Amino acid sequence: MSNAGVPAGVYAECGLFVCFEGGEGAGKSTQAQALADWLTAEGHDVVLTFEPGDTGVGQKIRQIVLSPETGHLADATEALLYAADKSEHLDKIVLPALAAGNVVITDRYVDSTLAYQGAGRAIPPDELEHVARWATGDLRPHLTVLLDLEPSAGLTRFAGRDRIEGEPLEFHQRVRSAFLLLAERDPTHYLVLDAHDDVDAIAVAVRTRVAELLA
Ligand code: Z5A
Repeated sequence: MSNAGVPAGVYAECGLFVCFEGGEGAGKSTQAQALADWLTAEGHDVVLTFEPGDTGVGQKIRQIVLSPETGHLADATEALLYAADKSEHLDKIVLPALAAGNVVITDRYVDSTLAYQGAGRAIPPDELEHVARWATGDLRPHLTVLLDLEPSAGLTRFAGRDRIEGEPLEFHQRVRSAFLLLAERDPTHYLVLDAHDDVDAIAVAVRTRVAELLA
């Protein structure tokens, strides 16, 4: 991964942008929903979203990048499709919701590209990061919650396999290391939690950090 120092980036001046990252079955969707429910109950306006595929164009991209029927994609093709999904996601959902002062919670974002396409595929990290940051105007989450889980544990939480879940265990281990490195580089904007922990305990830890940000 590029830029060994503390990352730069753009942070929204309005609203709050929270991202959940981690490997398969780490509990991102579960925790994103739990945070959204809690914030809504606390009276906040919340937009819960995800990548890839939460826009009209994104749905088509998701079908291409995740369906086993697609078969092999060139590494650059896969990276560019994810980047296109992100651009559309920012334009149609994330930026308007932040501008309206919402709390935006996304299930996956740029780190997933840096981890899966960067560490998992043979793409020069600087070039990949440049494309992903360009596609998103370098907008960074105020907080990324990384749910860290040994890949063999996460993959057993699923019955079916899509194109990426079907990759070998070593692929997922490189992905996990990449996520951890991103968090290590920028502790101010990351919360790393052990995804083996109890669902409710994780939810409380997330709430505590988000409440600090909202205060
Ligand atoms: N991808 C990429 O390569 N590049 C990119 O830029 C982006 C994505 C954005 C999207 O898959 C795929 O796209 C993904 C990366 C790639 N790789 N794959 N495959 P997806 O959207 O279909 O799925 P996902 O993002 O991998 O998430 P998931 O599969 O839905 O898992 P999750 O959201 O982390 O977990 P969950 O649905 O909340 O929970 C899974 C199960 O575990 C469920 O039964 C829960 O009840 C259970 N669970 C949850 N938490 C716990 C705890 N704490 N203990 C025990 N059991 C738990």
